[in-house]
Amino acid sequence: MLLASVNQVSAATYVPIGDTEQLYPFESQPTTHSTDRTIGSPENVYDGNTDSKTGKIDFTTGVFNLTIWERPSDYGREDFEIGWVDFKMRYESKGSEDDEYRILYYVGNTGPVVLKNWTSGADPPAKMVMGTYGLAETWANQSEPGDGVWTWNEIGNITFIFETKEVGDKDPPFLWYTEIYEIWLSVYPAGPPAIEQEPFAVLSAWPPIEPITMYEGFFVDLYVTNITALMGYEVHLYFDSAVLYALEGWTYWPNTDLFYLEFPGDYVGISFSIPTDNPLVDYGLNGTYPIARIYFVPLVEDGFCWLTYKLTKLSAPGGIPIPHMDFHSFYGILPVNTFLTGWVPENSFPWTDPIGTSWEEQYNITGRTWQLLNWSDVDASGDLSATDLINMTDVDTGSFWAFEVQDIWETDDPEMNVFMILTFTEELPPIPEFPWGLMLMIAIAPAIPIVYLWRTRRKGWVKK
Ligand SMILES: [Ca+2]
Ligand SMILES: [Ca+2]
Ligand SMILES: [Ca+2]
Repeated sequence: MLLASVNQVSAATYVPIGDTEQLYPFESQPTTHSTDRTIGSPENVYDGNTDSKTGKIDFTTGVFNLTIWERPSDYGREDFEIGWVDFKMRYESKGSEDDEYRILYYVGNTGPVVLKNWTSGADPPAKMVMGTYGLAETWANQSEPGDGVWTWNEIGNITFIFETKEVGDKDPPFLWYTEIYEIWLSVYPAGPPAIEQEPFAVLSAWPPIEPITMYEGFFVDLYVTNITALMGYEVHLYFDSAVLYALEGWTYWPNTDLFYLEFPGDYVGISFSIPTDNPLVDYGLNGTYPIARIYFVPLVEDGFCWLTYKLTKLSAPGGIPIPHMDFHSFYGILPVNTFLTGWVPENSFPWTDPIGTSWEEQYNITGRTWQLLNWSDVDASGDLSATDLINMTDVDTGSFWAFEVQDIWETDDPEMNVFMILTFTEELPPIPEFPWGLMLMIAIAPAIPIVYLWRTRRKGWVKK
């Protein structure tokens, strides 16, 4: 796909940084600065505008300090318990001949925590390019250097420092300089979803977003968790176009090379990779961090819709696919009778014979496991599809529920590739302590050996 249908012309986010209504993440900005040297328009790094920037910061030895950071109660909101803090900085640098810069922070007098060590030269990492779609560099899940646990007082007492140092003669300031557009924190009650079993890596849209006033913009950040050597990504995030309108997409450094960014109506297609002139293109980036941000506006009051991945390709250097699990998300209040489950794969999905398949719930109760025990092919399609009725048992409690399939789809990733959205219709009598009706008995007959084995095995485990 070579055509990038981009409806993004400005280099400022739809809503200024820190100005969305959403509770999570809270985006904290510094409110003041100090410096022992000359820096033009320093307040532009905390004006919320990702297009406004400082003057050209040359390599005069000195510091640029950003202090007194915001907290939710400054906006009449709750100062929630902090579980996760990402530092973000949108900046571009020409690099240097041999002069150096570094990026670090203190909390009160504790520190420093060095985010980017002294760097110099005309290539990355000293040279930094964000381009049209690069939102920021992220230093994800930064620890509080005192006791490792953040409080809002400590957030407030951060000193974030951009420090420059002349080496030998000062490098010519008209050739070598840095411009800083915006500095902020994304603060969450908890980090993005992680899994304990292989493939370990998770792609999520984190966190789910509570209802926002109609036409007020909000964003979701797409996170990778426990990823190894990510060099590029291609993602299609689907939503209900009657509930939301997708406005614009951003990518996080270092994936700043545009492959495509498209808004066809019911999904956002976004694909970026590390530029070939960045040495990271040969190694990729490890860890847990955001890769993209998408801004939406709600088209209705109190709407609900799923945010589901239907195509996700994460690539290591050389284009090697990275196995991962897709963890979906939603906007609005999750209805209590709605569920999203993912098939626990063994080989290829038995579309025409799904009885006996195991499923893991993502919503409402993350990690709850189900086994599909009965299937009625309502639309007579011959395979498991929307409008079909299924019965599933909760593997841990044995409760037995009837569902209608609202949506079922396959993603391209072979590691976890079939997902269903279900609505609860009724709770059925427990199995198999009570005799079943004759018709149900006939319908479920192919499943009986599976049920039997499962119960036997479970009881065996309990006894031992
Ligand atoms: Ca700015
Ligand atoms: Ca020099
Ligand atoms: Ca069907």
